[in-house]
Amino acid sequence: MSATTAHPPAPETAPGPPATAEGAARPRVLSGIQPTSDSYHLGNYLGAVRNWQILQADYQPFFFIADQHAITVDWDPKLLRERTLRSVAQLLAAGVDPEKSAIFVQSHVPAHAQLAWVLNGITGFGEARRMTQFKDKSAKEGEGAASVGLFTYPVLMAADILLYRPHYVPVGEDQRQHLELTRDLAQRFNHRFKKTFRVPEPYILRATSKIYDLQEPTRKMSKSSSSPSGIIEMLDDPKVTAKKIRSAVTDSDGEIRYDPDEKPGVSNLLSLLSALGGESIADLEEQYAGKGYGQLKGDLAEVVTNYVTPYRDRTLELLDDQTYLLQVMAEGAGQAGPIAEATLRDVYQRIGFVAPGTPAR
Ligand code: ATP
Ligand code: LTN
Repeated sequence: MSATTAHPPAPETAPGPPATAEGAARPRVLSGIQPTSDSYHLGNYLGAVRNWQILQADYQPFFFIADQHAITVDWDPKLLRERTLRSVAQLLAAGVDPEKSAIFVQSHVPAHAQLAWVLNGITGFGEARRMTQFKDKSAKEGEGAASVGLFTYPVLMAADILLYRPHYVPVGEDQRQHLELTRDLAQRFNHRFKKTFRVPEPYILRATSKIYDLQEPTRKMSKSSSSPSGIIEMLDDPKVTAKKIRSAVTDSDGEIRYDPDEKPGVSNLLSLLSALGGESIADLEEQYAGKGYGQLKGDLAEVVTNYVTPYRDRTLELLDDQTYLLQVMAEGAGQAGPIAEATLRDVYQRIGFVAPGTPAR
């Protein structure tokens, strides 16, 4: 099976087909992903990247690598550089196509940081403090040790989005609160100054919005907090991945049934098999009636292996051609930059910044 065959079900906030007349501009989608690990994990892929690949057919897409978000927690410059390239290679390997999508790096478009500064001025301190991602990530080492960048992370994310006036933002469930803040900031700005921003809708597919850790199936699969055995890395050796799936935590009652509250481990395996294999959960429950967990895990391991093998091969191939990767990023920034700058100019004018001009003699 190729990485592009299985189609997810309709999204929870269904945009439907683009409601535009022939020849009119297609609605925009925009999303970003941080270059904070060597490989995306299956949660990143199913929760975000696969939907990007699918949406690009009918929408006008902007997808970027959020390197500025990646420096809100401790980082290593050499790794950040490598991971940014690996991220672009993985987007391409997942079928995000530079002919259809603008693929760029956040720091290549300075308007992101510039608009974030303006939005900082209309964001309440209490509002930012309520963000659960900040609470979770700063709790690790205590709030005093967290960077100011981590605190204002959601404001930069709002700037990323609002600059392009997208209709939809495809992300996983964990980003919903950040999108709510983005919508609030857009409405606040529009109300206080002049209608400038589109208020974007989240695009979150319920079936894949939260993939769980294989070892702790009540927690989301996460690059910063999952143990190596709980996370399926898309670029891992498929044999390692198959072994992790076979060791996934389940329960002792032996029944293959989708029940996330009572049977989180088995339910996560069923969700994965359904998302990658294309069969509904109800059909899978029927097929596996009376069968054991070993069979379910073996079948899932095979489906995942078939899925990740071409993805991995293609990523490694692309990483050997850095000139091409740099070219994709440059073309993407060339498409995104003028749109972002035009929005920023409107914003500066509306908030009262004097436009730089040639002084009259
Ligand atoms: P971290 O653990 O550092 O927060 P992460 O693993 O959550 O990282 P991100 O770079 O923050 O990864 O997320 C990239 C995209 O993947 C986002 O759209 C996010 O919502 C989605 N995503 C991340 N984890 C999952 C998951 N377990 N299930 C579904 N989607 C996910
Ligand atoms: N915070 C997001 C990454 C991100 C993003 C964005 C997603 C940064 N800017 C703009 C959508 C739109 C995350 O995945 N953790």
